[in-house]
Amino acid sequence: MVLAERRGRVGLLTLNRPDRLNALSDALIDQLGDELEAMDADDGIGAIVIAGAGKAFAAGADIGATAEWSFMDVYKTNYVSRNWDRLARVRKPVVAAVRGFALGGGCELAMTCDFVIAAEDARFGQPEIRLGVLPGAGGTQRLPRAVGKAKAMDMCLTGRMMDAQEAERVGLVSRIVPPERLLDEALEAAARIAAFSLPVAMMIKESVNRAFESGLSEGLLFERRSFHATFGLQDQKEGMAAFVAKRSAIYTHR
Ligand code: CO8
Repeated sequence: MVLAERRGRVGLLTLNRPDRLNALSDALIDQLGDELEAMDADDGIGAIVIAGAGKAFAAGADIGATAEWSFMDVYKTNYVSRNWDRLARVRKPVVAAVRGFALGGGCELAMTCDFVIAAEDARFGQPEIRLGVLPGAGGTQRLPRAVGKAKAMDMCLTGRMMDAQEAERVGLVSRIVPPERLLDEALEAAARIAAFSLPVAMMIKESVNRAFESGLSEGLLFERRSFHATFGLQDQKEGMAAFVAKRSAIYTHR
């Protein structure tokens, strides 16, 4: 269901249920969490890409599997929290490579990643209202943070889709590329990140995410202390020495 590969210092995870548009079953999310945690702990990996097999990124929760569940089924077993929360705890940078549909949980998964590179045919949406539910994996929280209240309300209340151009314009997506370039573009971006100092990349991720969790002065203090901490790294010595010597830096990730 999730294919895990290594491309140099990049970990590539492919959601692989193309006949179901990569619908996010519990088993798939469990496996995705396992693979992400393994890559997070792997010293040989500096960044991760999540992509979808076939023509979609992911069309959301597996509707067939969840249709008959009761309130007690989902409340008592803590549906979504039980296996989704750990996806957001990955500390290395994660890039989403989105082609085709990223709907419901698929859009939420893309937004849980650190940034989204989209193919020209990508379509984003939170269509849960059409099913008699609301987004349950962060859609009502991460979408307004990414695109503002007006667009988020529009998406969640009407269930309409956003195409790649609109998604880039409003800040949900960082870049758009032709579909045939998508995977290479995402892998190249991840490889570029993975060649930098890993602890610095992790601190940047932590610090940018802090912007969504704290006020400005707290966030600035968090950033400043992380910045100070980089002066304790071998990688800072190497990065600045390489600049002064007009050569490329070779980071040892420590
Ligand atoms: N779950 C299960 N099966 C799906 C899903 C899905 N979400 N989406 C598509 N499929 C299946 C279809 O049933 C179809 O199967 P079959 O070939 O057996 O008929 C196959 O995938 C191909 O799909 P379509 O034939 O429908 O393809 P189209 O190109 O005609 O349409 C659409 C594509 C528009 C994406 C359409 O499939 C669709 O509307 N899918 C449902 C999208 C949706 O509503 N997603 C939100 C789900 S709810 C949700 O995500 C809540 C999140 C809660 C937390 C996250 C937990 C995981």
